[in-house]
Amino acid sequence: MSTFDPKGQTPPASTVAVLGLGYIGLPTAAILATAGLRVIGMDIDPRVVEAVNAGEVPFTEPELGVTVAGAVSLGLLSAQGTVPEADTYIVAVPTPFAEDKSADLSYIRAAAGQIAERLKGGELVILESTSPPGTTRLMADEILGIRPDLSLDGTGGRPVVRFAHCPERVLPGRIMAELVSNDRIVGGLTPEATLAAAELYATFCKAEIHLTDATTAEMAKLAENAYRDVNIAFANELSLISDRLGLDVWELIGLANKHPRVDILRPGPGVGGHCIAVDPWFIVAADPENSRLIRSARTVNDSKPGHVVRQVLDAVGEAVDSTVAVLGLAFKADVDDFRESPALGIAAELSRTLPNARLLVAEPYAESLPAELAASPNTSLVTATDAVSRADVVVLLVDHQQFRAIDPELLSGKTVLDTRGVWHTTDGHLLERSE
Ligand code: SAJ
Repeated sequence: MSTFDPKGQTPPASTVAVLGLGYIGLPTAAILATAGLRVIGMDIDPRVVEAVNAGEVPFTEPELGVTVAGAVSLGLLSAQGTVPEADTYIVAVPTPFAEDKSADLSYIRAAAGQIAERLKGGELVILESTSPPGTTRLMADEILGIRPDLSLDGTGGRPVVRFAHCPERVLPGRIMAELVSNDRIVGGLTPEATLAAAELYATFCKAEIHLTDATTAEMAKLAENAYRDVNIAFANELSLISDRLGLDVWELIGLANKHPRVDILRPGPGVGGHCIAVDPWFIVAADPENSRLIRSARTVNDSKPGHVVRQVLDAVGEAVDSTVAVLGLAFKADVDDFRESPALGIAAELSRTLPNARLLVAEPYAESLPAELAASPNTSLVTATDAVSRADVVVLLVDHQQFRAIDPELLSGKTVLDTRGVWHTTDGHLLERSE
């Protein structure tokens, strides 16, 4: 491993095509355009293309709107529905998992096919999507299979195409700041590809850029998210044990964290989002025999929503016509992303298992109930204050700022299930927040 030294390097004067204008592709496209490169975004969703060309962002992410609007108005960023010709291609498409937890690489294969048609030789193709080990090689094989007139290393006098993996590592809600301030890992299929990719990221990344090979870069990204998953699973396991033993997990963790070398994360209703709940499975698929801890952590975290549902059913007890306030549907605090959200799963399960109860859902980031709840006659979307004041049982699933600000007086006399420890104080031990 070495670190890229930007001194003496000339910034690439190139056109960059970004395939996939989602949570990662659009911020990356916008920041490259702000660095002065000509960027053309490509997305299969015409609404996304239209929004970007109007200088707008189709989802909520702090500071992204102003960056996109600025780049579009300067003529440096545009979007279209087809892959353009470019010097550099960045693939930022989804890598969901299939039913059997193996990675679904169909979006990457489709992107590879479209890029292959545009290549002339000399281009750089970067995979940013989080992927199982070996995917950058697979993408290159796919492209060079379609274009046997091109090569990885110039053999047979064929023009070279460089391939690299540069995993995104930004935290939703802080993407624009972390794109600049987080270290980056860049791994090429060849040393030349590694350097070319590092030069591109150095146009906006002010932290260190670490150089490695493509498979190590792929695995490093997966290891980061699996590390976080295992640590959250530890906190979630403690919460299950505490419930069984009748202990207060927030007090327990707060006290354990007073040790100088202990920093336990926060339990919650489960782990959601498209990253931490998905990526560890790619490691398990790559080596099922040795990934026992990683698999086990996934199982613990996946069991948490069911535990919360059982807690709510216990709280409702015989009073099956209760009014239950469900605070939050997003996968985590202060984002409008409901993908793989344990909160949404819990709300949907409650609406099915408590058909005679009234479910009052509060979610400041939803304009209407998501499809999973929209057809439930017993469920409605209301304000947080309305939900809390009318409810017998209050279930907090997401620690949105708005819920933190709820006056604790409003909760008195109600059964409260605070899965995120937002309103928690025990004997003066206020749990310090570990992020
Ligand atoms: N969560 C807890 N307890 C905690 C921390 C998180 O229950 O103490 C839950 C959250 O509520 C959420 C889930 O875990 O449901 C994941 O949230 P997160 O904030 O840990 O992570 P993401 O999914 O928003 O972003 C992660 C980040 N990875 C790491 O921190 C190692 C981010 O840097 C990655 O870029 C991102 O995954 C990604 O795209 O891979």
